[in-house]
Amino acid sequence: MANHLFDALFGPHAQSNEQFLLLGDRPAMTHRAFAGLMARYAGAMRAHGVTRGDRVAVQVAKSPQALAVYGACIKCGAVLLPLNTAYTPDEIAYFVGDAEPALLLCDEAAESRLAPMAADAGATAMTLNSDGSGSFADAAAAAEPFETPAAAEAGDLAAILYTSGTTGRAKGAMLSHENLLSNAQVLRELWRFDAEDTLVHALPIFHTHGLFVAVNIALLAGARMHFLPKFDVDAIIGAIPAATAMMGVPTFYTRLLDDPRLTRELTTNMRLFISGSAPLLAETHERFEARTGHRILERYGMTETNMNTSNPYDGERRAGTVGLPLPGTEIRITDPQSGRELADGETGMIEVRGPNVFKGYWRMPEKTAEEKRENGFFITGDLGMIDPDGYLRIVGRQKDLIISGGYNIYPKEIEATLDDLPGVLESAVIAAPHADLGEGVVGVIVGEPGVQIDPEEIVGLLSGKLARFKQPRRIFVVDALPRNTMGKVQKNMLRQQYADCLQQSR
Ligand code: MCA
Ligand code: AMP
Repeated sequence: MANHLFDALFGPHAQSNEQFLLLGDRPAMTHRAFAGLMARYAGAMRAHGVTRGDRVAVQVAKSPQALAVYGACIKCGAVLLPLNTAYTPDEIAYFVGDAEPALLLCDEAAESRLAPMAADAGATAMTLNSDGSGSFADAAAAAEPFETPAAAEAGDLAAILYTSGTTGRAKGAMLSHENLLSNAQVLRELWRFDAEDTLVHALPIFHTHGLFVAVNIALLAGARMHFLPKFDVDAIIGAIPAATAMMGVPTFYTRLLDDPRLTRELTTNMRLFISGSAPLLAETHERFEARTGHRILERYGMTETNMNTSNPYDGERRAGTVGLPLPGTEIRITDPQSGRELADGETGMIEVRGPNVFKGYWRMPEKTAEEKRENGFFITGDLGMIDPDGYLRIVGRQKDLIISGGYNIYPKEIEATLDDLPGVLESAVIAAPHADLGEGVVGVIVGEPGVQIDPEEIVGLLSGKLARFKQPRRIFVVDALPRNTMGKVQKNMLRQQYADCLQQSR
């Protein structure tokens, strides 16, 4: 019986004694050892009743073991639900309640808070710590390895990734085996990955970028990865001389540029630097080339669509653009109001169609219908235009979204949390330019009549409710929010007013 994604990504290497994960001072993990781990983890999942289509929610630190959980899920025909390690238990409760996983894996330190909510949702909570220990690892050691992958077809779900909404609740984007595999195949070929490659992997593995783009391509190519627990400039500088490629968000590149050790000599073995998840400033592109001789290859994607466009490998990598549609993927620009298709050169909504585009939002058919047209085009919420020679430029976003260090933050969610705090009448959350993170979160608050709001106190009240990366870096208290005649808050005015407030921040 075939398992569409597992057979292509993981199966071919099961017997290989080649190194797969380079782990700094620790011994590298071979493909064979990784395959053994996956088989035992899949055995433990099966022993706990996980079967085809079941969700497995995972909030664990990045490690080879955490990566093996991904492979084990796919092997069981289950659906991976990766969760940002920064999420608070309050935030996790929503995802667990909505996705109703069969199993929740978390760090031991979080178990006492997460286990009750898992039980409420009908899930078993087990632990997997960053060092690979925990009750799940114990169960895996005791379980019969699950050797033959469960059947899974191209259209079966492989993962659900939650992406917060501009309105209301976070939505679970359902990604099929084919969505992931087709995209990885196209990118592997386009970016020329092969078994000679060593990828510097410093991204988190709970998002599309670090998990699917980086890992799936490396697996398809039979390449190695320097599997770093997180972004650390020393570790990256240490890994680069023996590596051939790196994928990162723009903050990776600006931080590397801040380090004098980044030189042409350091990067002579490298053949490719890729950037995505947030806009790469043309200036960063140019400075990086001047310093290293490498032109960063920028690409564009979304959780719902995987990757959509990429600058070319051989042709011109054009700064300030996200390149050309990937083979098999169509991009069109439409009028945001009418949906009418616009000509090249006109600015409008970016829409995407192709085998990379997700199946829909988990248990939200009406949201799916709002954002995915009957003809298959997905309405991205990004605004752009296509140059005469086909390069896509992203010029803005229609969705109210902040991208900070590559993480998406939805102002609506922060505003709702702020508005619920005692003494807060209303709030507006905006992005301000931030030298390190690209954009930083700024909160503007109006207090209830007669109430003195203390910004410090607000910050204290937010912890526990919102992941730290979502919390405003600055909070301003004002008498009233600027509104237009329709009563709508004029965020543009606030953005102008507070444009410089994070300039000194790192
Ligand atoms: C950490 N902090 C942040 C962020 N990261 N605040 C705002 N935005 C962030 N991105 C906060 C922490 O809570 C902490 O706060 C302080 O900053 C330092 O934390 P630390 O962990 O040391 O931060 P860091 O290691 O320096 O992390 C910065 C980072 C990281 C390297 C930029 O955020 C990162 O790896 N970002 C990549 C995200 C990503 O993979 N995005 C892809 C999703 P305090 O000190 O106050 O406690 S988008 C996607 O997948 C689509 C499909 C696509 O196109 O790729
Ligand atoms: P996510 O919802 O985390 O998948 O983030 C997807 C969003 O990130 C897209 O809709 C874009 O707004 C943004 N994005 C991804 N890649 C780029 C890029 N290269 N340039 C500008 N924005 C990007």
